[in-house]
Amino acid sequence: MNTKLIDWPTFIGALVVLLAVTLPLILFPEAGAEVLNIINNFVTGNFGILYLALGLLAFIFLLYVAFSKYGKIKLGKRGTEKEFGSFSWAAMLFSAGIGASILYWGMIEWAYYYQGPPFGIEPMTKEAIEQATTYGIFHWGPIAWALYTLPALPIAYFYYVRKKPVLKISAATKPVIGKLADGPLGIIIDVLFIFGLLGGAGTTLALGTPMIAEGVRELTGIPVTLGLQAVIMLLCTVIFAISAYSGLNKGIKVLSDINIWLALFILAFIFIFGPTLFISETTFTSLGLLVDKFFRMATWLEPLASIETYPETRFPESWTIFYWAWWTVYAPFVGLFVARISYGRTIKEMILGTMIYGTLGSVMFFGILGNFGLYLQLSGSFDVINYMNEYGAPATIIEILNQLPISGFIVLIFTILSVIFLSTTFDSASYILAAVVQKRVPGGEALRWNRLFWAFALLLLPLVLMFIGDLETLQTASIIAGFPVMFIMTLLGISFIKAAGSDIRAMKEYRSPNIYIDRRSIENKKEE
Ligand code: NM2
Repeated sequence: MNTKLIDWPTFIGALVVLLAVTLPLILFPEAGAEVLNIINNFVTGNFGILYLALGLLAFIFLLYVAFSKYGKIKLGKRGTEKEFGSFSWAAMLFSAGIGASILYWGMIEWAYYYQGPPFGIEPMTKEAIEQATTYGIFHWGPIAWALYTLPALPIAYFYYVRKKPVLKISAATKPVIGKLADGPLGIIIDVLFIFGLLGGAGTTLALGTPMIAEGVRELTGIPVTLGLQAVIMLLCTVIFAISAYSGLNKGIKVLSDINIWLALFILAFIFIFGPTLFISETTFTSLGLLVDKFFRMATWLEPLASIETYPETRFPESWTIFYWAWWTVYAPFVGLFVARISYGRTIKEMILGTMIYGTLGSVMFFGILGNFGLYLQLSGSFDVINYMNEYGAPATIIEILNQLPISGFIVLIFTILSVIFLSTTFDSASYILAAVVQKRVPGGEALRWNRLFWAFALLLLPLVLMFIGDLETLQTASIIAGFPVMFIMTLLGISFIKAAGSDIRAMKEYRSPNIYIDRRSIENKKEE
């Protein structure tokens, strides 16, 4: 076992934080859950505004960067071709950034909004339906994808323009914090990033597993118990451990391809054999609502709730704040990935690509899966809401699928898809985590034992959460872990502007008419 390459302070720091959170939860589950809820209420109650502001600012900032001089910067040399065509680029982006959660929430999120709409709207009314069909797309839409793209900016810039590949998030903040990035502050940044990703992944795995377990129950008759769920979690971990072990080109790529084709199959099947017209019209209409209410949704914090007589919905805390935190904890990780696949694109193409393709992908899932369920509810053919309140969301998701023709086969494909969707997210996550705790990554691949280690470390928090938690506790993991990552995100945005800005100024001094920047040429000219 080669241990020389390991960056021990970061490795141990991350492990200590992970154990410091999970061990007390294992030993004192009830008190632990209560403490988590108290922290959650404190953070969302007092700092919710920060999460929402970060989302909105990231969105505006990225649009500004895309259409400014920075947007013209090419990631690569003059004349380089794009490494990946738009379809595979978008497919990889989606497979890495989105896990099984889109199957879960795409199917069922509307049912929560329908029963607990925002803006003081009466539950289960026509107005509530409008919110129900739009809010899911909003929470997986342009702001969410902007959060994902923000860290990709400095990382891609260092990779392909300055040609100094960044493996650690701390290194990408160097233009702002300077040498501190190489010292304890750098370690803290990396550890917080790792902790954030472990928290976000905890939410993902703890949500996805019960859904897979319900699929297995439907297919085999084995009743859903915590034991079954633990076995499923372990099996999924073994799959993504194998895939992470075999590396980027084999395991991860093969799974991503299968992932996209199976997902497209399920979506096409439901679209064609479900209520095609209703799905099309409702999705189209909700796009209009999204544009219409965009800023209202992006800023709604329910301020009157602090006044006692005003009935509180906790909608912002339960949804928008939670979502922005969840996207934030994944963002540096997805940023590393997006940067790597964007060789040959301009910054503008990278930004608009993630925001547009990402949002379109989400619209497809939410539009087709969600509106299918909504149709069953409204047409009276299956009372989704009642079923959900009685048997819970995971069982309802499978029961919605059961309303389709050849449903046994569809449930089978859906369950396999969920496992692969989880795996594609988790194997890239363990891959990146392993790289972050190494000093160097020869050949671009972290050590194998290290990759395996993180694959299993990712399992710890969700296992614990699942045993102690309800939905709120699961969401809490992302919200709390996302808090420090918000500040790292801000650093990353400023880093990009500082680095690119100073390079562009240097280019201008040498009267280069091109925005295309090759750092080496600047340095060579200086030496001449
Ligand atoms: N996000 C996209 O669980 C997953 O699907 C991974 C979830 C942040 C809501 C990411």
